[in-house]
Amino acid sequence: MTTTDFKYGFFLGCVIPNRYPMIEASIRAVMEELGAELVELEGASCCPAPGVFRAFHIPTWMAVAARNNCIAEEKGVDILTGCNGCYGSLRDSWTELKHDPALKKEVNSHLAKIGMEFKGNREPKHITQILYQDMGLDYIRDHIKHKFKDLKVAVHYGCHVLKPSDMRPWGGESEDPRFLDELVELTGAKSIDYKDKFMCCGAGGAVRSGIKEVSLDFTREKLVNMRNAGADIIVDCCPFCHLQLDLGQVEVNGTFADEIGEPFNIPVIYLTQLLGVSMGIDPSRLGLMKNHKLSGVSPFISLDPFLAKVKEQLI
Ligand code: 9S8
Ligand code: 9S8
Ligand code: COM
Repeated sequence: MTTTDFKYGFFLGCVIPNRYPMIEASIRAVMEELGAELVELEGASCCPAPGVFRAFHIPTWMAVAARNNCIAEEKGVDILTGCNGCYGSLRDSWTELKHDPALKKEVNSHLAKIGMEFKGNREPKHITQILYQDMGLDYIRDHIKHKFKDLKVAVHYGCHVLKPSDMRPWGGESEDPRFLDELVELTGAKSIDYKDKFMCCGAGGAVRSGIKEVSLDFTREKLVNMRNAGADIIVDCCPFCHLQLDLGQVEVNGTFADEIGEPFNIPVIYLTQLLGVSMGIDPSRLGLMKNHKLSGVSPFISLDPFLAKVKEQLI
């Protein structure tokens, strides 16, 4: 594959632009470094979130997701999404419509009212799928300029990037995946094992908005397991997990103060922020912000311990 083949429609979703624009910055910077072209998908809406909209009304969810896929079809590009939930909606609807002609006909009767037609000829891809399968570890390794000497990472896959496994591109690996660990280890960091690594962060499926304390209890358990394994940082590949592990960490420190002992203080880093610093991209272009005193503004857990390691080990 030549680099000119790396052309994707960038599907932003809601959480990246609204809560973590630094994730968008890091995806754009790393994709540019890797020679990929990102096309804007003007008019794209919420995917719509699988754990919310699909749970209420499947036909509406399906039609809206199909419309988003159509925008990429019209531009002639596969989709890049940096969000597991968006991947879930775009890819599940795409797979179901491709395999069910009657359903496709019905959805297309709705889309015809706005002059669109779903064909299914453009694939929705998660950023890890693009990095690991389209580009591959060797291609990315050629762009790594500096390696960490001592950085222990607890990777968090989240749910929708892996499941349902028959609608994902990982083959048997969906049950015991290594792709995120291997991408992280390109930077010299060590991906550590920890208990219940594939457990949900607690946020998805509308649990965060529905029953906050239950969702935070999941997060508490994950954070305990990560801390017990000696994690310096958390690396994820989903902005909603990112929100739950970052803002949720502050919330866990409050809600479960009596149970957790020392408050948690583990920097949460998105995959392309980690790859980016290792590629020699300026941390400010990757949205790696220094500690700030603003309330209600991400990141909620200070990234300073991570930035100190970048300075000590990479520069
Ligand atoms: S869009 Fe609207 S809410 Fe969200 S970020 Fe991802 S899942 Fe799709
Ligand atoms: S884990 Fe379970 S459902 Fe989900 S992908 Fe992102 S948010 Fe966290
Ligand atoms: C999780 C998305 S990334 S949702 O809450 O399950 O819709």
